[in-house]
Amino acid sequence: MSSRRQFLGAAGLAGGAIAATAVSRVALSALPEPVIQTKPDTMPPLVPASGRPYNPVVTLNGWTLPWRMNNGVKEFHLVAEPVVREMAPGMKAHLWGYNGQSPGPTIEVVEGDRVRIFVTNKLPEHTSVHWHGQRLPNGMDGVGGLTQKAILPGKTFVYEFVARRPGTFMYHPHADEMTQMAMGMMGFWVTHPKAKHPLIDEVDRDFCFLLNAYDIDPGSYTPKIMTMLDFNLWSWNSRIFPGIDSLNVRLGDKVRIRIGNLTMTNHPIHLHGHEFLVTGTDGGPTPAAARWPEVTTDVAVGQMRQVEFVADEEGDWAFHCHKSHHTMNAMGHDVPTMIGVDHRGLARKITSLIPDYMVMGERGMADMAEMEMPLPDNTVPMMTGEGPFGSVEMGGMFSVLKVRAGQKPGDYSNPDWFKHPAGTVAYEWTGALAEPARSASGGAHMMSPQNMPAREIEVQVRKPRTNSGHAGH
Ligand SMILES: [Cu+2]
Repeated sequence: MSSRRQFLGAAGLAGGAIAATAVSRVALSALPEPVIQTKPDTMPPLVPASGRPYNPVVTLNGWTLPWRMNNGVKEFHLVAEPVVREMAPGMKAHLWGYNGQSPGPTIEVVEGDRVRIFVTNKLPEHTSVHWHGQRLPNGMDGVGGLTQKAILPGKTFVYEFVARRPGTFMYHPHADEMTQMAMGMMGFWVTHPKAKHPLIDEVDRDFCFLLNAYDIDPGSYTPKIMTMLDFNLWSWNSRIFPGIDSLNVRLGDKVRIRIGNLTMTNHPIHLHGHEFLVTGTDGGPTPAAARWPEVTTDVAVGQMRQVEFVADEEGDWAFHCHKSHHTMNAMGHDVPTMIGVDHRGLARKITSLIPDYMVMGERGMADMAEMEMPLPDNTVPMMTGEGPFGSVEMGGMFSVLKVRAGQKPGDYSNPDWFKHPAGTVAYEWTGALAEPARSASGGAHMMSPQNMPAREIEVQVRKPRTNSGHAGH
């Protein structure tokens, strides 16, 4: 087992250690050695060392699985196994995933590639892998019981098909799905077009991630798999803000973001400062005449969306799910509303019994973001993330698109906070405040009582009867 960083280093030095030429005939008849990644960082794009060239994607807080060429077949090795995933600094989850991580690595191939995927099951129960959205022989579709026998613990199965259709796909088990997806078994798949495609533009940056959700009680490590809707951690690639990396791009870059949803609800994904087009789904590229500008696109359960825009506005632009409960972390969901409640008297009485008692929320919940209250082990505050102007008061499905003139082509490193040009930041008014002039008008619309004097109302009631219908007034 080698880390991907070592692997990439070796590949760079040898100029393609994963190419078929570097693997002996004996080795080629064996399984490809699985590559394991345990770091939760966004790894640099994996530039293909063999096969047709393409512009690789960047998986947010993830990585792409290296392959080897074996007689013209791209061979991958996925290992389904329990993993420890850092969801944000200070919080680790005991999940199931592939090759050391949840989600598993992104698989990138080119339209027309013959692909062979070895799947080794190191889980305590059987599994299978379904290749969501792919055209393939029915027996390769990965539905346990329906199209294949389940992969028992300790066994390895082989899937083989031609990646016939370019686009945005994902993979996940089709065996004890409720458990295995709630535990984090999923991964991204991108099939690049083999040539210029009329509906698939070349882009400068191509990001991808999966929407997923967990129910992990503060202080514990393992998701509650029976939860149907009331999850407390809303994540992108099993990371929660402030643990989600920013999307760092160069001013003027054409950017594509691919998103897949394997949660139990829909997520309206919203980008600030730019309009985008939905250019494709897991069903393929969207016809040009069916694209219109949006700033939010809803990604329903089991759907994928790819959005594209030119990053032509410098700054730190929020990028998030627009369901406000999905930009909060654990502990924020089942708290009673206290706005306007003056419970100073009550608090005094309770404090005499419980000295650490705190009053929360009577001025809104923003105090929570800055509160330094002791948290149980292994959780993160419900909303947090320090920005240059204070707490961002966000959690969960939130990140930042950083657009910079100075970002070098191909450089994905995280720049400092945006330096706003003078006079372009919202500022405090320090002049005199005039008394607001409140309108004394009662309004003139239909429903205002002045316009509807009660005594002038006359109603004709018509009762449903078989013969004549008039029943007075
Ligand atoms: Cu959401």
